[in-house]
Order: sequence, then structure tokens, then C-alpha cells
Amino acid sequence: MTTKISERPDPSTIPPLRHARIAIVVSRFHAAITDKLLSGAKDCLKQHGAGKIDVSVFRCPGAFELPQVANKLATAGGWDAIICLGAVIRGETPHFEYVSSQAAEGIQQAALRHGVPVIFGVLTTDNELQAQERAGGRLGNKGWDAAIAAMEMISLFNALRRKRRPRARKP
Ligand code: INI
Repeated sequence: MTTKISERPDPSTIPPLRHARIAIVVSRFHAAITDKLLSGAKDCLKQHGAGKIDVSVFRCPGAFELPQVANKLATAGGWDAIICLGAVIRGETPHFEYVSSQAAEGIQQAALRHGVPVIFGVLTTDNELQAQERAGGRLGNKGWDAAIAAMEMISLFNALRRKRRPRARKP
């Protein structure tokens, strides 16, 4: 199934970031693909950040390890968002199901446990061509989309934080 253009996040609706700290965790498995996802994410943050965006990159062996690193970073604190990038390609083994489902579930758990946006920028495709098409090819770059999602979530969380503050009483 291909992602429709209309389902992609719309960057024009997101205020430009100022002073955000973003961690990108990228897996080395299928590095030819994940390096392109990383470039897409970094390009996007560079283009959309109005102010100083502090981006740190952490590499791990495979997509299975992404949640472990994201959880460690979220536990340490200080990040406005954590972007996880990886590529799980089906091939012919059931390994695909384990790796992709654990990556997705673990990433969501890290986000829910720590209340920080943790973004799922993991390609799960049947073959390498499909992955290439989504890593800077004809169907865009999931790394770029993940960075947009991170910016949207940072902006939303900031707005929610402001809403929570009690209004000052009139004297
Ligand atoms: N890791 C990936 O990131 N993508 C894959 O396609 C993949 N496959 O197919 O096996 C993969 N496996 C490695 C896995 O993520 C772990 O690094 C490994 O099992 C060690 O825990």
C-alpha cells in the first residue's frame, strides 16, 4: 500500500521551531536506506527551524534496538522529541514480523512512559525497492516526514503545556 500525498503531514500548518533539542536514533541495518532517512530528517529540521535546533544522532544495530535507545534517552530527559529511523524489509523470513512489531510497540511505549514525543520513522516494506522509493525516491522520504511529525508534536505539546497553566487572577 502506498501513502497518499494527502496523508503526509502539512509543514505549512506547523510553526517554525525555535530552540528545540531533538535526538535522532538511526539503525545501521540496511544502512544504505537508513542513511537516506537520516539525511531527509536532518534536511527537514534545517529547513523548518527558525531558531537554534540542537540535533544529536545516535546509531544502533537494528530496528529492534531503536526502542531501547529511545527509552534510555527519554529516561535521561532533556529532549523535546526523539525520532527513530530504521528500515525493516520483509524478505522471506518471519523475522520481519518480530522486528517490525517490537520496534513499533517499543517506540510507542517509550513515548507513553515518558510523555515525550517519540516518532516512528521506520520503513516496513516487502522489498528493497519499496524501501528505496520511500527513502528519497519517488514516494518521498520517511525521514523527512518523521521530522515534520516531530515538529508538529513539539508544537502541540508546547501548546498543551501553556493551556495547563492557571490564569492569573485579577486583583
Ligand atoms: N533489523 C532491521 O533494522 N531491519 C531488518 O530488516 C532486519 N531483519 O530483517 O532481520 C533487522 N534485524 C536485526 C534486528 O533489528 C536486531 O538488530 C537483531 O536481531 C539483534 O537484536
